[in-house]
Amino acid sequence: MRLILVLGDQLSHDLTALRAAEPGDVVVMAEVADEAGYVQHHPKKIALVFSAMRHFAEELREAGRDLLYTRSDDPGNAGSIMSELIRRAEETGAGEVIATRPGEWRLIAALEDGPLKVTLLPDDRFVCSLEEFDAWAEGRKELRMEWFYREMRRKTGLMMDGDKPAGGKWNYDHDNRKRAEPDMFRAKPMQFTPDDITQEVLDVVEARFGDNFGELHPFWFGVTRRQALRALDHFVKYSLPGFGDVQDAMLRDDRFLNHSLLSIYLNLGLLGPLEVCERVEKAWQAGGVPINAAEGFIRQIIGWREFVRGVYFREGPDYAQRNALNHQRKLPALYWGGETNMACLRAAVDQTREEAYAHHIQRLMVTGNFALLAGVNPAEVHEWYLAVYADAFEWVEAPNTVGMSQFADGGVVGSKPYVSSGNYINKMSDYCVGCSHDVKARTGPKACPFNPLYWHFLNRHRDRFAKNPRMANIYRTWERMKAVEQSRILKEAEAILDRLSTEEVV
Ligand code: FAD
Ligand code: DLZ
Ligand code: SF4
Repeated sequence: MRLILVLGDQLSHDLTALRAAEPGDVVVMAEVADEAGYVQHHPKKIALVFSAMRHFAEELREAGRDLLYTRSDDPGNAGSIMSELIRRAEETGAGEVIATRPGEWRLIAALEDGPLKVTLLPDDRFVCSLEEFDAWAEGRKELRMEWFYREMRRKTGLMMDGDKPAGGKWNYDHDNRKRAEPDMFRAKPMQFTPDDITQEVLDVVEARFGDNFGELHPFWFGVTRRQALRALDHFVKYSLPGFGDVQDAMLRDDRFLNHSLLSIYLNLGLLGPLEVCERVEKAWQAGGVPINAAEGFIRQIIGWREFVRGVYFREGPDYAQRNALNHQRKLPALYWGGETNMACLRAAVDQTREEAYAHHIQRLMVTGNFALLAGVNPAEVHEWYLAVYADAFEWVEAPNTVGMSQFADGGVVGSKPYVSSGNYINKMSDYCVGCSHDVKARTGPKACPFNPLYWHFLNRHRDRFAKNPRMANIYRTWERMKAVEQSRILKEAEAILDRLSTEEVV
């Protein structure tokens, strides 16, 4: 007999390891200290993973599987995935482990280098296999999501008229950059009341991980496939129609806008990417969902989500440690809830602490943008994102953080860094209205810190970026400034960086 390993983000009944199981094989699942502790995960994330694991284990048992489940507080808990497998192999006499390839190099190495015979099967819960991605990437001078995305549209047939994109355009992104107005009737994401299993998990998490950054209560994430399907229905019905228009917008008093929060369920394996996209396509075909909403949503899933996974595995185990811009600053304390006068950062961090969620533009253009402008060590930024978001698993988090957000991969994920002054945040949000900084001021005691830091970043990385045709205009603006203005901006940026170094409030 063999052990069939199911990890915390492999909660899919059609998982390759489960498909490979034969009569007599035993499924192993384990809540272990190593997985809960490789970063200081947000308590909501730990509760989500543990509760979803326990519910999934129930479903497996009901389906008649033999299953050995280790709870985090079981006295015999060996503390790591490998030591649990060894313990279970000794107990059962199993001679081999079958596993679906984990979504993290660290765990792949642990399984491959351990003392047990482990067979790793491909994870086929994606639209694009890793081999297919490599074949697409091979020989290209640069990898760009847009070209990959078109291949995935052709492959899946999603929103296609024969071999042409529905509506005549592949990408409706330019329609998706509107500001949002507060709207008390905007639907909220689907929320669920914790059942007894979740309640028990919440007690354990409170006791063991209650000191980690983040609020455990209220906990309303879904933890089963049935709930995830309800959340999908709810999103399609109420939020999808307006998804496109306000996709990039941020509002102080509306943390979710029209976002789906489906990454949580997709990344645990409770939903599959194709079923989600097909549901969205159907709603668009039925009318009532504009093309920019449906296309924008589908692009995030069969485009970005698949693309970043391909990059993570193609680039290799060192990916998360890259630091192309040689940024060395410590992550400022404000990311862990320390004081700040910057209203946008305070809103994004408060929301992250309370919800274990922030939407894409908050992650990219507020917290990510500031860390990049301030020259924070990307490994620390990566650890933060991996810890604080409920949907964070390395295969998807690292390319978004290290690549897209921090440009630490030197341009594999994106062709230019995502940096902006305060102007972008002011255009896309209502944060600046309540801020003690002045978004319009480039210098002076009240100047928005994004403004001088933006020019400081461009100036210090001129050798790398000035030749980038997509950044030429911005360098021309810098060069047109009077030398005295340039030096004032750089001096003020240095003062802000000094304040960050000495842990003064900015
Ligand atoms: P929606 O706005 O409703 O989007 C729909 C779906 O598209 C998401 O559920 C998600 O599955 C997918 N998607 C959208 N953008 C991306 C993207 N860039 N990469 C991969 N999938 C995408 N996403 C994660 O799933 N896990 C992470 O750990 C993660 N870390 C990030 C870190 C940084 C610095 C940045 C800039 C982005 C990160 N993202 C991550 C991508 C994106 O921010 C989240 O997928 C999104 O905010 C999830 O919320 P949602 O489900 O409401 O998304
Ligand atoms: C994130 C996480 C946590 C917090 N705990 C567990 C756990 O106890 N057992 C487990 O099997 N998986 C856990 N996970 C998910 C893994 O750490 C890891 O991130 C993914 O399997 C990699 O794709
Ligand atoms: Fe953020 Fe600057 Fe706006 Fe304040 S003024 S909210 S710091 S962008």
